[in-house]
This record gives sequence, structure tokens and C-alpha cells, in this order.
Amino acid sequence: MVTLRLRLLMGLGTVLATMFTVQPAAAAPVLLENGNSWARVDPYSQNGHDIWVVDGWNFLMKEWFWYRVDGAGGLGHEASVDTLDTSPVVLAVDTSGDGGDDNLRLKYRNADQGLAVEINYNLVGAPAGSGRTDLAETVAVTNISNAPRTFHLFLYADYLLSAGFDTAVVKWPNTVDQWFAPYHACEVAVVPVPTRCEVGLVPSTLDALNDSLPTTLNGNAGPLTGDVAWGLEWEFMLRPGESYLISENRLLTMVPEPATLSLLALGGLAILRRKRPL
Ligand SMILES: [Ca+2]
Ligand SMILES: [Ca+2]
Ligand SMILES: [Ca+2]
Repeated sequence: MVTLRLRLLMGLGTVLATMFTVQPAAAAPVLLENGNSWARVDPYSQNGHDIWVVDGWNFLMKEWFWYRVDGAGGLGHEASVDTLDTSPVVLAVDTSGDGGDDNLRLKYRNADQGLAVEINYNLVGAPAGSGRTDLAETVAVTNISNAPRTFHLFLYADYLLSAGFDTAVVKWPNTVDQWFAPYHACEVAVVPVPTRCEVGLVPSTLDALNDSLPTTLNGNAGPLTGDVAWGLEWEFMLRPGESYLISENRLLTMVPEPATLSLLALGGLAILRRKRPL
């Protein structure tokens, strides 16, 4: 009996070991979690960062990076960074010690393009019900060729705070705001100042990044209301071995301003009064 149990346990152990070794974690999107927030990032396709939840609500459709290399080695058009490397380094870590991964490091390398891109995410949630969450992001672009190259890095972001009635504006030089008054707002601050920006209606900017022509963002800073998405573009020259570092901080909130809360409360009372039977 003991032997049978032992064998069953060993069998179970083998099955579990097979599940964990055979199922390639490599192809799966990565989940990050912290406090009241979780996020999903697919490093293997231009789905990229496609879920960002605060207190049970997802407000993100897509946030990801595209690049273009001008001159020798370049494709002549943009491509998403996942196309650089079919087996990128993907490293998720629990830095807060609560058992859930909250930090993600991605490394893409492509000798033909002379380009290495490293992306780092750090998710900092807040207590449940607080309606806010933070995501810090850095991107490092390195020239791994043996000649100076001009690179373009594009950040594309499509948030969905309402059913297509958001307003987005690039507050030049380095902040983007998107909101659906009074509840949800997304604020993104970037360093260094981008070379160009573009606020557009889905899917115009994404189509331009995925077509076969070189794209320059059109400089429209908004404000624009609708199913909006926006892009930022950094253009820079790197000598061999040099890196360019971009950092951004994202803040997502679904809490009305105190003044708005009072107005809402008054509005609510008015509606209640109207609904009261005569
Ligand atoms: Ca953690
Ligand atoms: Ca293009
Ligand atoms: Ca949108």
C-alpha cells in the first residue's frame, strides 16, 4: 500500500515535472501583479502590453514599441520590436516579496538591424479600492553594429477608458493625458522629450506603423475626442556601442476629483428626486 502510494506520488511528480518542463513558458504572455492591479505583456507579438487592470477594470488595448533604422541594415519602414528576435530574454521577477511577479525585463537583439532593445516594466499597484496604479517603464536602444546609425523608436498607446469617447492630449513637451471625465484618467510622463508626437483615431497611427513606408508622426498633439490612440517618436544617432535610454511613468486612476464628487452627489440627488413617485 505504501509502495503504491509512493508510486502514485512519484507518477504525479513526473506528470507535474513534464507539465512544467514541456509546456514552453517561452511562448506565453507574462502576467504582472501588485496590489489592486495586474497587467499582461506578450513579448512575442505586437500584442505587447495589452491588459492593464485597476480594481478589476481593464483600461488598455495596446501599448508597445516600434522601431526604424535609417540607412544600412534598415528595413526602410517600421517594425514592432518583437520582430527583432524570435527568442528574446524574458525575465519576470517578484521584487515586492508577495509571491506575484511585478517586474519584467525583455531583451531583443538583432545583428542584421544592428540593434538591441531592452524593455523593463515595474508595476506598483495600490490598496484595493483606491482606484489607482502606477507602471514605470524604461527602454534602452543600443547600436550593436560597427557603424553610426540613426534610429527611430516609437511608443504606441491605445487606452480605452470609455466606449470611444475619451479625450487625449499631448501636453508638450513630455506628458500625455487621456481621460473620460470625471472618472478615468491616464497620465504618461516621458524622458527625454520625444522628437515627434501624434494623437489620432484608431487605427490610423497603428496602420502607419505597420505599413511598408517610412512613417514620421504628424505632430498632432490634440486634444482629440473619440476612440483615440497616440504615438511618440524619438529619433537619435548612436555610434557603435552607444545606448539611448527612454523612461516613462504611467499613472492610471479611476477616482473623480473631490469637486466632481460633490457635483455627482448633487446630480445623484436630483435624479433620485426625479425618480421619487409623485
Ligand atoms: Ca510582487
Ligand atoms: Ca510606416
Ligand atoms: Ca483608444
